[in-house]
Amino acid sequence: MLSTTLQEALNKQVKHEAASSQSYLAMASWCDIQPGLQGVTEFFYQQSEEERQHMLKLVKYINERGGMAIVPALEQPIITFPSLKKLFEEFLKNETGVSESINDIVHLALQEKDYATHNFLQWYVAEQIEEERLARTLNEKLEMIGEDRSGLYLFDRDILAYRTSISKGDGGHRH
Ligand code: OFO
Repeated sequence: MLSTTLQEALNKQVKHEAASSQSYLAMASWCDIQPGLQGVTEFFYQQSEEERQHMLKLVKYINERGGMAIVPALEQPIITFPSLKKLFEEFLKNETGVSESINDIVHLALQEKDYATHNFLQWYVAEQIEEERLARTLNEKLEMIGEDRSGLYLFDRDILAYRTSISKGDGGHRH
């Protein structure tokens, strides 16, 4: 059985994941109406879907452990961006925030000696390492590209492949 404190913390995380899903959906939708960003558009549609899965996993876990998952109300995310660079900075900022919040719950689970929840959260810990690395790599690439349009063309063309290579753990930019 989950403690009330842990249940609240996990429900807060449900909201965080749901809000991430909405943010990435808004990013996908904004990219969708910019010229030539089909790759980035698809990347964020997929990213949004992934965050929904992260949320769902938490909802099911809370219920499974005798708690009650709360499907949250959400604020509207940012829907327009001054540039693609700013959009990717937001992406990294959001992922860093998610990692911090996961770490806080891991800490709480240990304090409460809830080893089942601690174990459950390890999946999220690993996921966040990957997501942060991906977001950081993409930001670094955009920084290098600057205003170079052919660089941007390649970035958009290859972005889905970067994700695959980074999740395989090769850093995505070293091969
Ligand atoms: Fe679920 O927050 Fe990123 O991956």
